[in-house]
Amino acid sequence: CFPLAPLPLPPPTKFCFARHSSFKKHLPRQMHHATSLDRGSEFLDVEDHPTCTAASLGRIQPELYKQSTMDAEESSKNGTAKTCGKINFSLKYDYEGELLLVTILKAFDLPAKDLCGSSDPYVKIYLLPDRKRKFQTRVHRKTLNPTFDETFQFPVPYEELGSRKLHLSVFDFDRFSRHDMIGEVILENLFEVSDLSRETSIWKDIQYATSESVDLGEIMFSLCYLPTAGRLTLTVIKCRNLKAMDITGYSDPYVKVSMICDGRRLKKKKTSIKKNTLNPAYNEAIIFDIPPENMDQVSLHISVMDYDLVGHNEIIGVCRVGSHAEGLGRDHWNEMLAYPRKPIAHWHPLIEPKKSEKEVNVSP
Ligand SMILES: [Ca+2]
Ligand SMILES: [Ca+2]
Repeated sequence: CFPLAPLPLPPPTKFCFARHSSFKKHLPRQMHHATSLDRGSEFLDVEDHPTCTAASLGRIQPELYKQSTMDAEESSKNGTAKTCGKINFSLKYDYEGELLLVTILKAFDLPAKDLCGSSDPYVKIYLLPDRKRKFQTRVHRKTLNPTFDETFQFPVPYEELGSRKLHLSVFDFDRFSRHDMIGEVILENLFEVSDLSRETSIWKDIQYATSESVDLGEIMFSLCYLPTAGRLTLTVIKCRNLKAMDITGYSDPYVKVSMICDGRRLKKKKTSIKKNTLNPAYNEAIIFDIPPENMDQVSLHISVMDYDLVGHNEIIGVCRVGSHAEGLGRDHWNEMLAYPRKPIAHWHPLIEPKKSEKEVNVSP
């Protein structure tokens, strides 16, 4: 069975199928953005902004954009459950051992990721915010309705359960290429169904996702464009759940924004450094002068970096916005153009940089 899309062929990934052992090998990551828009409080609701009239928009036709946005949202709302399937797992708390027992029972109606019309599913399990301890089930070959029946133990005091979240990501194993992510489930409240004194079975719709956004963390920034002044303001607001890069268990994050025009980096600007944190707040504006006629050729590459006093600074994760970006990166850009003079904020999942972007960064 081969994956649907032609992908580069890295050497075969060696797999450890052992139960209860953490997954050693770091999986190659999909270089796609999640396409769903964050509908949090920062989302600019089209209906709430009557100032966005056709006259103020120039060549952008807001009606068209609104329609396509709504179509996309509609189809993702209606289509998610159908296309990504459901997963059944159970939770139970072992008071004596101070363990949360997570049993992955089965999945149902998974999407086919391989040409043969099937998938080879397995599930990775985290108890967030800890991402160091992770488990994974065995791979089940050529099935869209796998039965896993595997139990994993997370040592955790009962008092801490209220602040933990269960994260399940479902993957399709591929022998000779990177594994496709099928989707994920994040159970925000472990006590959603019961107090966990008895084994509780839970069914959840698997949400569409193409990368494990929680692995590297997320960044929130707003974009605002003033067409008459030709001025683009990117305000770095904050980051959350960044990957820890230092032995302290924290990072020293700062954000670097590069303006790319036709493949060439024209400008590079940075925020301040926030020491020893995985959830930094910045509220710092970065301004680029870009005339309206050049907006089509421009994209912004946003890198969240870890500052190190000794040695090179490392990239924690990146994201891109621009008319040629993918998914949310393109949607956010188009939304900025459709509503000039309005700062529009979104959370973006960080993804791993491409090899060419792993440049050496000596000073912040
Ligand atoms: Ca496969
Ligand atoms: Ca550091």
